[in-house]
Amino acid sequence: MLDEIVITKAIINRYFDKLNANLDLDAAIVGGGPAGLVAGYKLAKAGFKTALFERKLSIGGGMWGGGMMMNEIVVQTEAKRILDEFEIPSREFQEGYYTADSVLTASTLCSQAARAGLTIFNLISVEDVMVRDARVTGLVINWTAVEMGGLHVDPLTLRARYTIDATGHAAEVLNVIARKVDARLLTGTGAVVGERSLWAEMAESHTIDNTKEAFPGVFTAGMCANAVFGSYRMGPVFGGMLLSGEKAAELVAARLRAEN
Ligand code: 48F
Repeated sequence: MLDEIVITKAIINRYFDKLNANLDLDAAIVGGGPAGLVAGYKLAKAGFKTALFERKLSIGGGMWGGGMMMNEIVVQTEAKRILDEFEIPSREFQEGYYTADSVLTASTLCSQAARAGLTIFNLISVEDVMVRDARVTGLVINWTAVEMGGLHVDPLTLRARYTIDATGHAAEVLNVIARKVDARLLTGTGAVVGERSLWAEMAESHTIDNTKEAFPGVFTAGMCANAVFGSYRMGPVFGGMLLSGEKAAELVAARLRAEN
């Protein structure tokens, strides 16, 4: 016999245990697109306490719809090994170009990251940061429903030794830092430089170069890297997103190891 109140208690208790256990993190990842998911997978697999916060109901960011809602993605040779590592089937289209089903890719990245130990919170938006001694030390979070409803409800906070801004084109974490913190970003101008128009070849290599610390304690990943440091967008070629997520995780892991 099923008791509805037991079902309710099970959800409430399990969820709040999970939230409570993730208020003091080695790494917080903001944004559950391809870059954030690969970064989270790698850090969790390496044994770091890592959680990912995603505004939307679904995890996967801009991957589900492939290009113009045609649900296939393209990945170049350099990043195919990451599809292989996640056991995502891909097919060679012509030399140097592989395709994968975008639904299978998004769902597999999500599933493998969670299985590797990444805790994923959907429906939570990061709206601000905490800064101490000119370094980001934590995030300010709220329910997306509060944001959507325009409700006047104060947020809550969590501590993170490192943050990865994987919020895509919007670069939301670094934009809030640029707006609110009286300090320069680690970019050429000291501000968010801004995204340029579409040039796949340049964008893909720059996205890796631009995956780095953009403010003390905050690393870029994915499209955010080019938005912050001022480079091109790439459209539906996703290798750079996967490689950038991997690089962001390696940089953060190296810092965490050096401090431990
Ligand atoms: O946009 P998104 O997929 O970022 P990405 O991993 O990949 C970019 C590609 O999808 C594509 C591209 C490459 O070909 O140009 O656009 O860099 O995923 C970013 C995720 O971050 C969430 C947002 O809902 C999306 O799922 N997000 C954005 N701002 C916040 C956030 C926020 N403040 N709090 C929580 N989640």
